[in-house]
Amino acid sequence: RPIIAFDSGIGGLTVLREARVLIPDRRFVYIADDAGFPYGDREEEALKQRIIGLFDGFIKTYDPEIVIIPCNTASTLVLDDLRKAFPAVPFVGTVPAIKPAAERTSSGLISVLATPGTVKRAYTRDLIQSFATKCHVRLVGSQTLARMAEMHMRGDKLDDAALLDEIMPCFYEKDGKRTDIVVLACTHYPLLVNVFRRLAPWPVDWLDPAEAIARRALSLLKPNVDGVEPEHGDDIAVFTSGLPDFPTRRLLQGFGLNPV
Ligand code: DGN
Repeated sequence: RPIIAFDSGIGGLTVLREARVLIPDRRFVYIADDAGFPYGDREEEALKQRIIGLFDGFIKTYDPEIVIIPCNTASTLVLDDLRKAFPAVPFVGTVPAIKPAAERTSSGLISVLATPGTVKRAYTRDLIQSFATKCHVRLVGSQTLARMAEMHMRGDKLDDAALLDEIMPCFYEKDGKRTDIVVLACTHYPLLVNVFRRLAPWPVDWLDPAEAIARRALSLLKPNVDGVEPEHGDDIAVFTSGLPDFPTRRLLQGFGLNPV
C-alpha cells in the first residue's frame, strides 16, 4: 500500500524529498491539484469540498497506508474533516511550525510566512494561543510567493525586488530586539529559501518543517514485513489534475518525475 502526498502544486516535493530519504522502502503517490492552484486565497467552504471530493477518489483508488498533506493551506482547513471522513487512514498534516519556533527563539520575535489562507485560519490562531503566548508572532500572508516558487523551479528569472517586498514584513524590531525566526508555513517557500537568505536584511533561522513531517509519517507506518523495496524510479507515481500542458507537469519532469 502506497503513501499518498498531496499538495496544490510542487511545494509538497520539499516534504516528499525528506520522506523518501527516511522511508526508502515504500511507494509514494504524489498528487498535485494543479488545476486548483493556487489554494492561497480560495473560498474556504468551496476548497474544503473540493479536497474532500478528491480524496474520496484517491482513497478508493490507492488504498494508501497513510496520507501526507504537505500543504499548510489545505491542512489548516480540512485536516479534521479528512480524518472524520476517512477514519481508517492516518493523515499527517503540515501546519505552521509555531510551537518549535516559540521553543527556539531567543529574541521572542517570530514571523510566520504563509499563504493568505493559512494566515486567516482559526487553526493558525489556535496554534499561537496554545504555544506562543510568550512570543510576539507576526503573520505574513503572501499572494504571490507560491507562484514565484513555481516559476523559479521552471527556470524563470526571479524579480528580487518583488520577492523582497513579500518577505520584508517578516523583519521587524521591538524593544531593541529583532525577528530571529521565520517559519516557512507554505511548502513552496523552501524552494526559494536560498534567495530569501541572500535578500534578508539580517540573518534569521528559516524554519522548514519538512524533516519533522517525514519523521511523523515514518512513526505511523507499520514495519515493512516482506522487506520488499521499490525499484529505483518506480517508487513515485505522480498525478496532476491539470491539463497535459499545465506547467506543473513540466516542473515535475524537471524534478525527474513523470506525471501520469
Ligand atoms: N504549498 C501550499 C501550502 O503549503 O500552503 C500552498 C500553495 C498554494 O496553493 N498557494
